[in-house]
Amino acid sequence: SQVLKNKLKEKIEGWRPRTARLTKEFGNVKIDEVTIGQVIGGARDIKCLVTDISYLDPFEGIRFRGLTIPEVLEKLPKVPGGEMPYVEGFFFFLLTGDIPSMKDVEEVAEEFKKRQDVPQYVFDMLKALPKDSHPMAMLSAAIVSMQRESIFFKEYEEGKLHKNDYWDPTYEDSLNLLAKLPRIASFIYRWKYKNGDIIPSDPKLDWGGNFAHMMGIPKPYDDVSRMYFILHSDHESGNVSAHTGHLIASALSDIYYSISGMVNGLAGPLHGLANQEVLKWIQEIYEKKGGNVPTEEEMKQFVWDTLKSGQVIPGFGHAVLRKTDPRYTAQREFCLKHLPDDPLFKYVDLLYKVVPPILLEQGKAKNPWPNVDAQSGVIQWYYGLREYDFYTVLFAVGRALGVCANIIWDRGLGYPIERPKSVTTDMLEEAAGIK
Ligand code: AMX
Repeated sequence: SQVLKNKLKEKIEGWRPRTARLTKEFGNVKIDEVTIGQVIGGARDIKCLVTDISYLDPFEGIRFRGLTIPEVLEKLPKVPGGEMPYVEGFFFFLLTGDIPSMKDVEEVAEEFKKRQDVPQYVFDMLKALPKDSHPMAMLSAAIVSMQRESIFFKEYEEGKLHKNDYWDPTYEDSLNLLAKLPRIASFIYRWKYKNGDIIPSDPKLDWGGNFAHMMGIPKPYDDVSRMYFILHSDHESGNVSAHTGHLIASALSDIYYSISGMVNGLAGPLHGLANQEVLKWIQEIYEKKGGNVPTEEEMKQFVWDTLKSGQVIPGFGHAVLRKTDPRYTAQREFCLKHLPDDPLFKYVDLLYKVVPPILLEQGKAKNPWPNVDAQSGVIQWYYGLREYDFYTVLFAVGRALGVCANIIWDRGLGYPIERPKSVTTDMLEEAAGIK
């Protein structure tokens, strides 16, 4: 079906004149200035990227194509019998900015189903890796191993691609890769942790539902998966995973190279790995307390002990956000509805109460509030996914949706290769007037 692709083509062609006009007529208009603090400090807050897929307001949190998380969850077509929207429909929405009809969703779901078969060599390669390889390394390797499937790469090499058409094979590559991710991720899980007892795909199911099925986890885990993938999909383009994907793609490397690189960035403890760190950290308290929920005083002591040992409190703080992450809130609401009495949820709830005042008192973190990762591991644990090394893989499967959407649009609007400029420490000292 060409419904999504035709609509996307129309949108990209309609958008191009805006981008072209801004560069041609207003290319010298200043929108920011850069300080020494920002240059040394990881380019924090410098406005130097453009994306229309999502926008992160420091106080409100993320909006996808202009909609808040509660609006997205409410407005998009739901899977019959479930509470959560189709991931397929959400991807349509990320790409086009339009809310799809149920028919549109069904067509995208059909596209994904047609493309879901994973080449055997991917499984063979994964099986050849040592079993104690980190699942993120396995995922990254699986994705890059499929680079030979890239349609963009082939067409580019044949020299028959016009610049205006770069987005088209990028779209094809994206759909081909995204369709396979639930299969690859669940294979890694079952191979690594369930004695290689692989559950075949069920062609009747939607993308999120099929993932839950292949993981071997019963309802309502299908809804947990859909929610999880949607919430983790995109957080504008400056975060490490999205930025890495965009940067690699800007060299016209194809989707397989780009998304594999995106996965590698997400694997760091300050970024996607934080959800695994949260669980590990909570488990430590849990074991110390023999499974009992600690008192507020005991929890405070535990938080201070962590800080005093020079570690960060995982799941709290954010480079851009300055309030509680709405992705945290959405998952908290899910917990309040489905697992209010779960002991780990009680821990998280208590942390929500005690951590922010402590981080404020310590006075270092610019944002004392919880981020998405403080809550997500607890839900996974509750539904039986207890191998927390795997949690970041779930994040990566979701994030691939947003990063693919961004890369397709990067190509559609002809964004150039990325190349920021460096300076030397001498130059900064000169600028500061101390040299
Ligand atoms: N616990 C303890 N200290 C923290 C902290 C936390 N949760 N968050 C920030 N700080 C400290 C920083 O380490 C830094 O200390 P330093 O001056 O001694 O180096 C200081 O506060 C200022 O940092 P910041 O400007 O507030 O944050 P940042 O933009 O540099 O980093 C982040 C943002 C997320 C890496 C940081 O808050 C952090 O390490 N949080 C814990 C890990 C985490 O939850 N990561 C997941 C983020 C969401 C995601 O990507 N999945």
